[in-house]
Amino acid sequence: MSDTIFSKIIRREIPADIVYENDEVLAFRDLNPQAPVHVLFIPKKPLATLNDATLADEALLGNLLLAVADYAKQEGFAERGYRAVINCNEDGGQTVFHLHVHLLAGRRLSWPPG
Ligand code: DGP
Repeated sequence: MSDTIFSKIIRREIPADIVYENDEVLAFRDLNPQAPVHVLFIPKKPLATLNDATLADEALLGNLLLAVADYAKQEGFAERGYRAVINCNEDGGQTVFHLHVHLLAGRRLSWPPG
């Protein structure tokens, strides 16, 4: 996988508003927020898309989602609700090719997405 802006954030080569970190996962605020809370959760391991994950990444993917829920509980909006989204490839609207989960919260979100 080629280097992305998110790898540079992991290596602290470019600044980001980091809000959560554990051994495998880093989370930081999206540069272009689509909701009052818009945080990106990324694995430190470079996987370009969800398609690139294998069974060997099973625990990592679990860790990624649990980190989202942990953060939502910690920040106090878990009960009210939120959305966790993974965009994959062109039709999914993915623009940065380092796997990430968008956490959106703080307003009522419509469905279906555009
Ligand atoms: P996606 O379209 O799913 O690949 O989402 C990529 C998101 O990454 C998009 O919402 C904007 C955000 N983003 C792009 N570049 C940067 C950056 O340099 N810093 C931060 N914090 N977010 C970025």
